[in-house]
Amino acid sequence: MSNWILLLAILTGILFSSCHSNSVAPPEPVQPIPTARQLAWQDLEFYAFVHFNMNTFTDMEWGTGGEDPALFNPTQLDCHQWARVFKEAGMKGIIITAKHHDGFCLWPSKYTEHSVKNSPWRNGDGDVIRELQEACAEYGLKLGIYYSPWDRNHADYGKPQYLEYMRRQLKELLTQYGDIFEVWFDGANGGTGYYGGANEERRVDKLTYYDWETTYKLIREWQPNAVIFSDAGPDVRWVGNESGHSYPTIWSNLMRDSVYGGMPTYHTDWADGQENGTHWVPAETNVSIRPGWYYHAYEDHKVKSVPKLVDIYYESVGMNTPLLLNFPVDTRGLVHETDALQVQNMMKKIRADFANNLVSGASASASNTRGSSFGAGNVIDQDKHSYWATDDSTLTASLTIAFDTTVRFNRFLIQEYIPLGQRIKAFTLEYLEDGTWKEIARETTIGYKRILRFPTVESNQLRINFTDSKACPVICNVGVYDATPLLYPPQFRRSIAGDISIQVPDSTVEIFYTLDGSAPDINSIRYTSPFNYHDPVSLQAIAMDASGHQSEIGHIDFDIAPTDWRIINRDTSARNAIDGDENTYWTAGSGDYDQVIIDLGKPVSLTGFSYLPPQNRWFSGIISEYALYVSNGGGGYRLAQKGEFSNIKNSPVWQKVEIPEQKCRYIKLKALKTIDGNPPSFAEVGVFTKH
Ligand code: FUL
Repeated sequence: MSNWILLLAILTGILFSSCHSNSVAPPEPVQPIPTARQLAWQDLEFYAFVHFNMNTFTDMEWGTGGEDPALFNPTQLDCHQWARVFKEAGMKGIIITAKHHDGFCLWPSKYTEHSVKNSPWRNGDGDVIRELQEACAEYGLKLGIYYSPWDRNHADYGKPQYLEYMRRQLKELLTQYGDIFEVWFDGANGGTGYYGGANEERRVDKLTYYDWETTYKLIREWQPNAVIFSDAGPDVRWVGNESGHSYPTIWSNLMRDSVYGGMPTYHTDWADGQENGTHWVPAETNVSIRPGWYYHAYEDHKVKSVPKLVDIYYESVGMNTPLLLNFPVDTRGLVHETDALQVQNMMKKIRADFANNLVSGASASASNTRGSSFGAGNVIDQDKHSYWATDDSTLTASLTIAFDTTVRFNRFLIQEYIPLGQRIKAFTLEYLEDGTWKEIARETTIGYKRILRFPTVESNQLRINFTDSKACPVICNVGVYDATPLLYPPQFRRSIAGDISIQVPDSTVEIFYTLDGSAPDINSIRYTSPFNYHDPVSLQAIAMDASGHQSEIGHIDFDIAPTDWRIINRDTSARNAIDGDENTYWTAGSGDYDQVIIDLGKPVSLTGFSYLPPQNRWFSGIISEYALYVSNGGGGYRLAQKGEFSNIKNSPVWQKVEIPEQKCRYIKLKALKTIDGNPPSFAEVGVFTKH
């Protein structure tokens, strides 16, 4: 018997070693590579941001810190409603603004009086973080914490002892509310504030003040699986814009030691990562479903359209970054119905786009394969842990997907197996037509996930050519899809002369509109060419395709047209500020005293004004503090309003300011401060009048 066992052992040994000698080792990782917590986070792909705090009740984007806790009083707060909306949209978690720049805490922190405990909400016994934790548990969502390092309320902000306060609060948040998946540190830091009544400006050295290393160590103790977000990571970095897009070339590798939170050159020089970055710090795209991060009733009709949200998805998740989509929870304490509907419709479209993966009836082959366990079939087996790889020495190679029959497609999805590092530097996509390979796309990086959109092609073969790579390509997944077209809601423009034009990107669809605030349909006025409308008007329009499918409603409220307005500045090109074209702007030169002066042509009852900063990518001279003067002519100007355009740097959208109603004919919008100290720039200036 023992001889049999011996024989068996020898045979097994022979078999094992022969198997072993035939098997090929997997590729060596290319440094840097992700940690386990980063890999788990990367799989989430889509999760919600909630901006809900004191600003919700003061209608602000950045509170000063001097707000009365009594103002915080949601009437129907229901975190379960938030969780239900997000879960249905396919999101995997929620990151909540536990404390924003104004310092108000959504949980009853032991270390400050500036919290929910001193608000009338739930008689001071409420805890938003606890309620959210429970709602997340019910819906199987992960919980994340946004904590602003900048605190405009705290008397010690800027002094060393503030760091103790910050760490004690983080300990509360990270030890009392179960598992936290992400800790989010904002880059906005230092400036004016209440600071316990000092009401002064406090600047900090963003590189050294916070002693982040100590805080990070504590966070690792309290929440070892949480990723830490800031401009500089250490685990997840900012994508460098708040408009909702990543970049076609984007590396998860970052020269981390050269970057710090709030660095002025971060978004221009570092945000897209570096091929030779030293650390794995992937980017995350954060964007709001509305223009602002916080709820403002005046943005209820500015919720992003489905086509815009779908674009954002493709340009974030489809460009190697998870999407952190923000919902400004309203004063009731609910996700607004419109926002809930839009995200649902967005995901309906995304799910439809990816419903049918055409590779399921296809076969895959490759120009080079490392060995049988790394064959081309691994990219279409729906198992993202199996991958195709080439020999170590083969850095350029092709993968071909052959379909059973001719198929139509316009989407292509591809994923690198990132536990072995990000490798691909360039690739092309081709399809076979009449025996010839035709190029569809010429691209650069892939990373965790890359999705390409292109006009529909018909073919029975698709080829991916990896033309440049840091090391042998390692691809775990490929998908091919046929998405249906999308109807875009119409866009509007009014010229100085009052000519209104309505546009849609697809000229084959028809447009119907109304001028009386009613919802348009096929019986409304059919748009054929621009029309003149000088008076205030509420305009709504839809686009409709040949089969009767219609877009969402596009909506705009125009005040009086600037036809009779006159620019009084010496530099007549200041006219760009009132030409109705958001893409042109005027920058004040010397002699124009940092202001736009407008003669409105006749006396009006002014109730407010609006300012749009330049919309180009690398702008300068965005106004952060303003003064509005008005005049009836003859005498001098009187000050009508003075204030701050909060968060305008990161979110350069229309700023609308209401003022006490007053009769005037002339207005002067003066910049008191610009974000970069450069002369102020004006894309558009408008007025609100009572009529
Ligand atoms: C910015 C903040 O200043 C905004 O208020 C918002 O929280 C956004 C997500 O980050 O830097």
